Amino acid sequence: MFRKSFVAVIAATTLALTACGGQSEAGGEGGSDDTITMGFAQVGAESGWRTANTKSVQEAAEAAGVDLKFSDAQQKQENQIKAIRSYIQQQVDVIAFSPVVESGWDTVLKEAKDADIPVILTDRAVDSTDTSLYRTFLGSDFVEEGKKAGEWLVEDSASTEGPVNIVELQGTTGAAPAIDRKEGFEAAIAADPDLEIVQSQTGDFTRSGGKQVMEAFLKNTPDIDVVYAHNDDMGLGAIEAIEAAGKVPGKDIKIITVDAVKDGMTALAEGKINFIVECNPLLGDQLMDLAAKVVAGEEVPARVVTEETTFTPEQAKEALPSREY
Ligand code: GYE
Repeated sequence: MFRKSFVAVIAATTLALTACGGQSEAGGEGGSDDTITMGFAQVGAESGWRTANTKSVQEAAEAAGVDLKFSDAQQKQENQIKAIRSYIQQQVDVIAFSPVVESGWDTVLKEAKDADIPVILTDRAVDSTDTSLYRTFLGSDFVEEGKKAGEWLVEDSASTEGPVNIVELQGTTGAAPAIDRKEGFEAAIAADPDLEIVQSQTGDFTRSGGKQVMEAFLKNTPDIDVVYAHNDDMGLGAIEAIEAAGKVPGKDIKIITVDAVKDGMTALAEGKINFIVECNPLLGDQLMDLAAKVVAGEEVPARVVTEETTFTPEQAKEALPSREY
């Protein structure tokens, strides 16, 4: 896929900017000429990560003096398309969105392009081959996140003999983080033939989804050794299901998740989760910085990758007191 071949550019700094340089002839009603108006089509409110991401975008817009028009698509692509069309109609200066799924965006993105409204992808990517349909993509490298999760498991299982049965709780079907976290994880665990994904299903990135799917796995799959959940929330749901089945999460069944939000980190510090790969939701300042540049007609990198780390239980204990989200 084209986007995976981009050279990663790390945005080292974020600027707290006051609105400047915006060519806002078309600006939102009520905004002065140099105020940037941004239409932001959010995925939903499915997880702790998403809540932190929304807060970051709203706070950064406020700090940058950006007039933010915000919509929540409740994890439905058609709602996001509607929101984008309404932003086009309102002639906002820039549209930013986090596509719920990868496919099916070309038509609406073409409409934005024809209206001369630049689009910034944030958090999740689209699979459009026409990269002129958006100006930049700001977010994590999800394949890398999956790899980090798999590499930890390969190392953790090195001393054990025999098969390791993994069940996977996938994110939203068709979403970039679900596709890529699966791909990265599978690539990493291929290093050890004892490691096998015996069940894999979507829990839609929600706690209730993770719990429900895990309950089914526990009923129909003997000898589960490991849960790999594409986000903390599904891992937390799985913990509830495991405890209800009389097993000890983190011991009888090991758990690996992605995100590192506070609730996930707390479960990690308590030993109920064994390893978390971080995914940073605090994209707001970088997004406002990119938006100001795009609106001012400046060049921006085609891809901006966020920097991330991983956490063991010990590291979670250390990080928790200062964790913002
Ligand atoms: O990991 C998950 C959320 O797109 C990176 O979406 C995001 C993912 C995040 O619902 O918790």
